[in-house]
Amino acid sequence: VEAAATIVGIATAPAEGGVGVIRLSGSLALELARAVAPELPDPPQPRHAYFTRFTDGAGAVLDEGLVLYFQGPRSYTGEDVVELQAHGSPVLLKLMQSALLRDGRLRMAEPGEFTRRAFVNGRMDLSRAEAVADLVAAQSEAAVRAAGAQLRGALSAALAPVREAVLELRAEAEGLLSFPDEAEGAEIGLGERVSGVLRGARALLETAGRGSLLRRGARVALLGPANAGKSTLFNALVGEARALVDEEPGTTRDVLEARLELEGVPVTLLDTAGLRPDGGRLEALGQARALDAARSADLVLLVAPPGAEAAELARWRTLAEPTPTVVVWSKADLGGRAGSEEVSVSGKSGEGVDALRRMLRTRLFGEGVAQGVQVTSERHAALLRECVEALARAAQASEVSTLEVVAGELALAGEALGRVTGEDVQGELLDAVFQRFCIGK
Ligand SMILES: Nc1nc2c(ncn2[C@@H]2O[C@H](COP(=O)(O)OP(=O)(O)O)[C@@H](O)[C@H]2O)c(=O)[nH]1
Ligand SMILES: [Mg+2]
Repeated sequence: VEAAATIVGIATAPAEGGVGVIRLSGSLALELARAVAPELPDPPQPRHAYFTRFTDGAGAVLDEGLVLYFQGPRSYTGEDVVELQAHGSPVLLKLMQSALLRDGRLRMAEPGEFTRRAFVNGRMDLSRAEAVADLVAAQSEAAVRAAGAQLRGALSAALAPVREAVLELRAEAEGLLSFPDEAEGAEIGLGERVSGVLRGARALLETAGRGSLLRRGARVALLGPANAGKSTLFNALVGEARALVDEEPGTTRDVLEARLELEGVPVTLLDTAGLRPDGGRLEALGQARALDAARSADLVLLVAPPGAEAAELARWRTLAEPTPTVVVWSKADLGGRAGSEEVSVSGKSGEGVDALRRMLRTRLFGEGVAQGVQVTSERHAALLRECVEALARAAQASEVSTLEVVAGELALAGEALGRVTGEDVQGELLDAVFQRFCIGK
């Protein structure tokens, strides 16, 4: 195979900062880096920090900083890697990068190309490489923790026993096919074991729904009649007076959004226009938006003022469909009570707001949020679903139809799992995975 080109990228964000890092990877990394770091010793000691001057390639000094050389394969990408750590000026870094690129043997890295090379060179499996992108994009503490766990290989480790069992069962099914004389009655035990593996795979898949909420953040909409106290509650949950509050009904028209973290998990809260029949043209437009927001949310809090009737609650619940709802009785300071599965709060006095936060968190993310393995990526969830479906068909087939079908389904299940860690993947899929990255990663 032809050796991969040597690539360069600015690894730090394009903003002012204490330090800015340019990274080169490939067999010519060291030689090409000398264009801007001419005083670097030859050869440098790997993994040693050299303090040196950075130039513009034509001899003028631009900055000084550290150079680190990682000799392949003991580097992030598995190739020779050089890191130039200058001061964090985007203009300076661009200048240095252009100076480096004057040598035609070097080219700009594509998004995610460093990590892609790490995967291709066997430095990490695909699910870990994806965790790097997740970590960089994480918007909340829980997302960081979940990506961190995946980066350490938690997902691959959880999948490994399932995959092994699937491969073993498949081998056995194929064996029975090849030697039918010994197959007498053996399918019966096989079916039970397939069901066992299926349960394990299902349990993993069950974390996927919550996992994806964790990554993108859950959307929670407040819905209810005008003057129920939605905007007041919105402000109380957000912790600042974001939404206008007034005793005049119809104050809120546009949908207001605020991001908050509930004990480390991300939530986007939506305040909406109150529902009432005679609000005029603008309010009607606002109410249409309210319903759109509610229907596309992960959870709707039905904010019910004291005295709201069961029939009204049922009507709002229908309006929010298919989104699940929780009834929140508002203005608790004026009295009132909540039934089971309901909450009673006062946005004004703060009563019940903490309990509501806890309820939201548990309702959306379960008890042990970032603990245990979370399947956070849609790609992983889809593959795991494929695996579960194939196993379910295999389990069923082992009762009613032939061993060929069982073996075929087990093969499909195993392939789906293999694609999570990247054992069985095509170039196109890799393109899709690594396009999510930024340049320099
Ligand atoms: N006593 C009491 N009044 C409240 C409470 N929440 C809101 N209000 C009052 O109810 C009116 C409507 O509040 P607002 O938050 O704008 O309701 P929205 O129309 O549902 O957004 C305002 O006069 C608020 O001061 C509460 O928890 N207790
Ligand atoms: Mg309002």
